Amino acid sequence: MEETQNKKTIFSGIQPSGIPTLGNYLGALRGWGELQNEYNCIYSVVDMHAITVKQDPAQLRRRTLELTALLLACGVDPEKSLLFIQSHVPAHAQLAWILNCNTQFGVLSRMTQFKDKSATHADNVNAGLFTYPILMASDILLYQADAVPVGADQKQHLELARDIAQRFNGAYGDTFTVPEPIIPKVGARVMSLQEPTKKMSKSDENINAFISVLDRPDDIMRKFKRAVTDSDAVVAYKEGKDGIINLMSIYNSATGKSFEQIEAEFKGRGYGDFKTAVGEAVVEVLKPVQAKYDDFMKNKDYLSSIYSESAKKAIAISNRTLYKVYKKVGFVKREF
Ligand code: ATP
Ligand code: LTN
Repeated sequence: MEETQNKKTIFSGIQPSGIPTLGNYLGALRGWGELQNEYNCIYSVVDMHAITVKQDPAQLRRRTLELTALLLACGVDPEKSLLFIQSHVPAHAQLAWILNCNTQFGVLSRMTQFKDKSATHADNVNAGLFTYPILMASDILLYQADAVPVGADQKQHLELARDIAQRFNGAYGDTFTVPEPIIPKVGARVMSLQEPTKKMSKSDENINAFISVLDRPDDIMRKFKRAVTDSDAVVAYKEGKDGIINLMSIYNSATGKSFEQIEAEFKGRGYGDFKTAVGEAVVEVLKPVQAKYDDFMKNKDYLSSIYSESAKKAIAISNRTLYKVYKKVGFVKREF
């Protein structure tokens, strides 16, 4: 990473809990490449977050590597940014412990992701699922990040990270930069194709509910054709038309056409034509990502050199903040 003094720092993470969806791509990943010229960017595949729900170990290992390759395919440039695996950098867990001891139980119990995930994974409501947002705050605060690009679903966690930083600074003196969210105007919350009031999620059991960024064109077209809409057959941005609004938002993100332009383009035409157009636009958006992904996956040594070199740099940066925190809370300096 060519760190320059006057550039601000960005941190963001993504869980290796499955192949990213079109929602992850439009809400977050597409922006990761675009931000690299303006900011010092630090990106992480957050495997420690992923184990807050049950994971098959072999599958987690494979998905972590696949996701790293996919992020490169989405435009993360290792010449400009760091891209590392969270568990390779010990300070994340170390800072998380200290922040655990400085965050109140009541605050964590208000997190909507915890409420949702403890309902969908009722057989495994573990302590890590509850303290997940503290690990996320540690990720961000260790790098003194000025801004964090995320989808709208992570806004509450980011507010908590800001709150943790401010309280810590208040109690112990200036320690952390308070991060700002960067949430895209369109695509920030792509909804499920089957239940358009629910967000599109890569861990959905119904594969027709999401588009994976690695789905082949035939599957993409089929999933859009089956997308749930309504019975009035007019392509219009109107309250209650959640399915159509979702498809219009996706088409807007994929083509740059405004909602007025989309309404005009499909005036007097049925949903069938519209769904085909959305599918084709998404196929085009994902084509270059898929082509590059195949190349990166063929080159495992290159992949490992990127995440290893990035982790070494991340260890150096994160330890600076960690030791500052150790000192502030009263830990004796290690002399060896
Ligand atoms: P899971 O389904 O396993 O909980 P997820 O897809 O919700 O995973 P992450 O992999 O951690 O969550 O998300 C990575 C990024 O994608 C985050 O910035 C998140 O805000 C964004 N994101 C997730 N879902 C959507 C969505 N439906 N629309 C837009 N952005 C999204
Ligand atoms: N919780 C995030 C993933 C994540 C993250 C982060 C995002 C973990 N650590 C730090 C931004 C910054 C999610 O999207 N589910």
